[in-house]
Order: sequence, then C-alpha cells, then structure tokens
Amino acid sequence: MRHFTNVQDIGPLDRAIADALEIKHDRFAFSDLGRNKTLMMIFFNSSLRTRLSTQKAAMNLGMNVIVLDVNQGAWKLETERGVIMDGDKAEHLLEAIPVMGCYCDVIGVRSFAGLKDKAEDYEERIINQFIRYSGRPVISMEAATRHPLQSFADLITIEEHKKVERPKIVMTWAPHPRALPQAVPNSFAEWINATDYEFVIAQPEGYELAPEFVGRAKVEYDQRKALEGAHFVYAKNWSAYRDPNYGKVLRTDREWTVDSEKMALTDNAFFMHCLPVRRGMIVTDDVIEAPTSLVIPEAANREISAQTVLKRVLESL
Ligand code: AN0
Ligand code: CP
Repeated sequence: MRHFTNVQDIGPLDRAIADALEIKHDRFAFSDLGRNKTLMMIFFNSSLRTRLSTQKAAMNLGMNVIVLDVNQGAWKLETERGVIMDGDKAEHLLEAIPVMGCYCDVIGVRSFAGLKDKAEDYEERIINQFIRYSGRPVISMEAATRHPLQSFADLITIEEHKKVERPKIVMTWAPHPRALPQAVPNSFAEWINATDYEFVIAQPEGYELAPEFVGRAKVEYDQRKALEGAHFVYAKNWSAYRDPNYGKVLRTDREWTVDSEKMALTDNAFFMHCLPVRRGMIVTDDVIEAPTSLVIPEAANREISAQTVLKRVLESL
C-alpha cells in the first residue's frame, strides 16, 4: 500500500479484517519491520485518540515517531498558491511539505474540512498536496471528507461483536452545538457500503450527505423507525452538506439525542461513537455507560487499524 486515504486503499475488507485480528492477537510479531523508519505525524487540528493510537501502532512496529502540531510552534502556513505573502503567514505549505518529507519515511496528516468552501474541502486539497509534494506514503488521520483509520477500527469492532451474519447498522445524526465536518459519517458510510450489511442513515431533513457517500444506504428521516431492529447504533453529528447551508448547524435541540427509550426500539443494539462525544447532546450517560456501549473498544481498535495500515505501508517501502 502506498497511500491510505479511503476504503479502496485497503483492498478486500475480509483480508484487511483478518490481518487486523492477527495483529491484535500478537501486536509485537513485526516489531522489527519499522526499525530505522520514521513516522511523522502532522496535526492541523486537535486529537487525543488518533495521536496516541497511531504513535502506539508505530512503536509496536519498531518505528521512530515525530509529531508536529502545526498550530503550536511551527511557522504559520500559507496554503493558497499565487498570494503575496505580506501577512502573518511566514512559510508556504509548498515548501513545508517537501521539507517534512526529508525527515521521515511515512507521513500521517490530520487536516479537517474548513466548512466554508465545499469545493475546496471535497477536493481534499491539503492531503492531496502532501501526496503530491512530500515524496512519501501519506496516511489520512482525518482529512476533509474522510476518517478511514476510524472507519476501519469501527468495522473491526463490528466484526468482533456482531451476533448475526448480516447485522442492521443504523448511523444516526445527533445534535452538537458546533459545526462538525462530514468526514466521520462519510467515511463510516463508505466502509459499511463496502460490506453486505443492512445500512440505514437516520437524519433530520437538511442533513443529507453527499450522494457518493450515501451510496446504497437507506435514508430515513424518522429516527425511531430507523432504530427498530438495529444491531448497531452509530451516533454522530455532522454539519449540513447541501447548499446553501454547507457547513452550517441547522438545529441543536435534543430531539435526536440517543437515549435509553430509543435504544429500547433496537434489537438490544450496541451503541457506537468515534469519540470525543458530548454527553447529554449526542447520547445520554446511561446509554454510553451501558455494557452495550462499544465506545472504548472502538478507541482501542484505533491502535489495531493504524498498525494494520502502517504494516502494509512499511512492507511496500
Ligand atoms: C471531529 C469530527 O467530528 O470530525 C473529530 C472526530 C474524530 N470532532 C470534533 O471536532 C468534536
Ligand atoms: N476518534 C478520533 O479520531 O479521536 P481524536 O480526534 O481524539 O483523534
């Protein structure tokens, strides 16, 4: 594998899951593979899980790790080409990227959607510039439109917990006070659409995702109806995708909060969320604390998804 930015990059999912479970069984089996190889992780946005789990995964493979928080201590970066740099930005991304590439073998990048210009976000300008100019394999640690390490970990978690061959998976929108990207729901949809599981996206009017991500999913505007018989409930907030409301928060009322009364409509479903989660908004305390909550196993599997991806990238260096 050269780059990892979407579900296609991982190849057949059954093979990827099998590799992941093998790694989980013995995560130090390949601790020499990354010897004298350096992973550089570049963060344009905050992170807890991605930062820690990806670093741990790299360490399990014997890699060295360098982390840079672009907004803390690096020069302010210009990202547009053709501008006269007479403002507060001291360096251009087009120099910074190849320089970063000089000091590492693999680059991980986190760069969220700006949520102002849909075309710019959906072109994936930042991560594509890393792919083009770094000369290194690039791993998405959540880009503008996808979060594949999260979706891979989510799928591993579903495989570990499913009780029926083809579970019903419901991804439901839930309220949040701030505008969040569509990357996590887009990506989850992309990965679940690559399985043969029943897949429903529940959302209020106005929160339709891009059709290329919705794919074969059934879109349902009645959350309670969607939840009937579900085996997995994947909650997530996202801002509006459709024009003229791109990047906007259309509502923050708690009508769509996942609570125990709604979970009772499911087939004793597991609750999932990528974290960080706002309790009381997305989900109630009792649901996230219940034995059927998978939020911690999902986070634990971030180490496994990252290690599976890094192992394949190292093998192709
Ligand atoms: C981010 C998002 O929704 O994309 C990161 C999730 C992994 N969440 C927040 O900014 C709260
Ligand atoms: N789920 C996830 O990616 O968490 P962080 O934003 O903390 O990395």
